[in-house]
Amino acid sequence: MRTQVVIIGSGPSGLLLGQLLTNAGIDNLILERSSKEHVLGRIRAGVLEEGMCAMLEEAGAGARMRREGLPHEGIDLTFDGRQHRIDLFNLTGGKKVMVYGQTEVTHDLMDKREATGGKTVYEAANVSPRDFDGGKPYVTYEKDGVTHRVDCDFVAGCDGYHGVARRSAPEALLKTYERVYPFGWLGIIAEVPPVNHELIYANHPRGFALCSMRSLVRSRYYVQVPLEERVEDWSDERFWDEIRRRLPAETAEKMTTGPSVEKSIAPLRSFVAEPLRFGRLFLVGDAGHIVPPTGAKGLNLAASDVRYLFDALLEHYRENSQAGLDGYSEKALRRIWKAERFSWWMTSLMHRFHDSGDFGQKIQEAELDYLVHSRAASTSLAENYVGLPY
Ligand code: RFL
Ligand code: PHB
Repeated sequence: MRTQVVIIGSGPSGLLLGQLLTNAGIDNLILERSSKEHVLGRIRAGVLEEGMCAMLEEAGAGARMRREGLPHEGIDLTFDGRQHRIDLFNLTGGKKVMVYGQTEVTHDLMDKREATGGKTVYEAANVSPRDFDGGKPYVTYEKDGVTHRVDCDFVAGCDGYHGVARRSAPEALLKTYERVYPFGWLGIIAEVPPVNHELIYANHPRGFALCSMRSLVRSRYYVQVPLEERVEDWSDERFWDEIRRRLPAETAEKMTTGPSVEKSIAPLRSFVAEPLRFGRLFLVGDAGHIVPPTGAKGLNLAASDVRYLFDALLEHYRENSQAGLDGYSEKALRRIWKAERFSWWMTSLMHRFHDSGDFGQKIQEAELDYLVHSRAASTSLAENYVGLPY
């Protein structure tokens, strides 16, 4: 079989790229290792930048997000027993973020793909991009015990951090940068109203906590835990007790608790692979980079990668030009590194680092104090949080 672009991975990056290509009349095939149900069962990001919302609309998959998503004009930081609001809207000249779950984004994009006749092979095993350093790449995969070959012009590696695309790149050409944090986030979802109408990022001596949401009746909460912690040791009751202790008393009192419908621990990592292009193979989204979730940037970075790659592919097919493809890696990495910096900084600011000593602790407190009392510092947080321009 032959197609123009093979996309490995049916997460948000693969689906968004696929839809923009389909809408532009560029033939593409998505090869996904897992089942559709498994992909839709993952609970991840919750905050979309305006740029990503615009791309969902451009893809024709933004209607439900506009109807059901919750636009937020600010976030709250708590420390030292007090709550401080960062007014994103006023500090950025009118920008907001949209609270709308990644699961819903994925759902909407899958529905759109089905409605427009896009092809996806789920449960494709041993997907393997080949000969992408020459002019005639192809991808092989197995399905129900049969090996298939798809010839193509380009391969987009949208297969996440554990995918095959980055691992297929020649080792000698790939440089990686990494920081692994000595803690993770224990997260739950519960069918209870959120404690606050905006997100709360809490720095507390017992560790970081985040109060987020998926809707007005569905809350998403996280607490910083040591990496060795096991989810089985966290009853719902223990979780609720812990998160309430990390919030100012009057906020904790307002919190509605209830049974969790999901509970898991995610490790925190910063990671960048360079470059993001190897001949006719391109890395997109988590396949090329990971940020710790404190800045809510992972999914949004996947969207900006898709923007650059889609524009480059369109330029190639419409104008027979290589310029966009040649510039993809450098252009994407410039935005990626800024989001890496912001995510690392938010993580350093809001978490407790047990090895930073008393000096490190005092510096963190001074930085928080400066941040909420300086318009310049608050503006810097706000402009990064709503998303830097594409
Ligand atoms: P994904 O979502 O990992 O999708 C990759 C897809 O590729 C498939 N795959 C393969 N398919 C074929 N062959 C193979 N060999 C394959 N290997 C893998 C996988 O099954 C999967 O379907 O990557 P993508 O599309 O690049 O999307 C990235 C985002 O998922 C990620 O950046 C965000 O979830 C990060 N993130 C957040 N980002 C935000 O922008 N805002 C947030 O508020 C936010 N919160 C979060 C987050 C990530 C979290 N975790 C669990 C890591 C909160 C958490 C807790
Ligand atoms: C989430 O709702 O899952 C979420 C929100 C903000 C973050 C990270 C995760 O910074």
